[in-house]
Amino acid sequence: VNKTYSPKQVARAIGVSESSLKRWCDQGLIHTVRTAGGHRRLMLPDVLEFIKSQGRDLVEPEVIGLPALTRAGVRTLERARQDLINALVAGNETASRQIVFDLIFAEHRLCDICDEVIGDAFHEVGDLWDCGTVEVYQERRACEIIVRVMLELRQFYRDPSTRAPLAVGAAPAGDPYTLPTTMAELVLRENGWRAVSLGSNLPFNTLAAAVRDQHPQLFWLSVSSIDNEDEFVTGFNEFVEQARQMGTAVLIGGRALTEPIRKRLNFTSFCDRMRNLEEFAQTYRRGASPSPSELSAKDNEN
Ligand code: B12
Repeated sequence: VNKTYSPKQVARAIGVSESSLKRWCDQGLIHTVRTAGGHRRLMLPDVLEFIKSQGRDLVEPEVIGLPALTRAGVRTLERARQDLINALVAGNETASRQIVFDLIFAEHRLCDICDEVIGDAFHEVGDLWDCGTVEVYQERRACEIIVRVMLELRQFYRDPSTRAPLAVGAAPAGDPYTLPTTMAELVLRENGWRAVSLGSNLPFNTLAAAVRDQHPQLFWLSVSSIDNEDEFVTGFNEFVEQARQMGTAVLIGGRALTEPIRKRLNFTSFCDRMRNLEEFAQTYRRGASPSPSELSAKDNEN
């Protein structure tokens, strides 16, 4: 459930008087809920929508639980990626959070932040590790930091209604990578889905149980690492068969899914970037899914 804030807190956060803020609430400019006692309360996604639509700034974001802004000016995605690499390697969680939140406030799409800033920063961290410049602990710490930051980003999006389409996803057995499935969850949530990531390293039989129990409209599988290709292909195709019987579409993505492997898999759709997932999330409706070729803009280059 989204946390709520008082008009006084929100007024301070955006640097206006409490009376102005209450007036805007009453004029319906900002969505407001009332407590049992009749007090106005505001939810963060509504506050953010108001700020965007009215072109306001956050003066003291800390008051509503957001990180202090860096005042670094508007960052380009390119600049942010470089800053994020430095912050992550240094283990600077505060700076990492600020960089990501600044981009959200600058109204960059979450999917682009995932693809072009966070994802690409980790590709670079991997290269630095590969050439011995970065220690394993620094790489691991960077993952821990970014997962925490991504979980914090959840507060920006309204809790999806129980009528919103349900999507469940995971990474398969032998795949320890947590970032991509966490990203997929967030991107789907931003696009109004009830998305739940089950985590990584999960065998197909338990994924099938999740589909049976939850009846999601969509299941995403993020595949970054495959132990045994033949076993993976067999397990996956059996899983898809079971999912289809439940009316669940299966979408796949991840850098391990090279074209030769994809040819052996009976998936519904393939997306190679979070940007494609967003397009899918916006167009897909039960019975009217776009064809895989519309989504796989290009092969994964990692
Ligand atoms: C962190 C990390 C780890 C961590 C992960 C921890 C965690 N909690 O996730 C751990 C410690 C597990 C790990 C282990 C290993 N790693 Co590692 N790791 C990385 C690193 C630095 C980052 C991975 C990551 O999260 N990237 C960020 C994600 C978001 O990027 P992405 O996977 O490309 O995803 C994007 C797209 O593919 C797409 N996408 C992905 N999934 C999905 C799903 C859907 C539905 C959609 C729509 C899109 C989508 O969207 C994403 C955003 O654009 C990478 C470097 C790299 N190039 O990524 C190395 C890297 C992948 N690892 C590597 C290696 C060698 C290993 C080990 C073998 C090391 C070892 N000796 O033990 C093991 C192997 C483990 C295994 N079973 O595979 C090599 C792989 C080399 C190769 N060619 O195979 C890399 C490339 C590092 C390097 N430069 O050498 N690693």
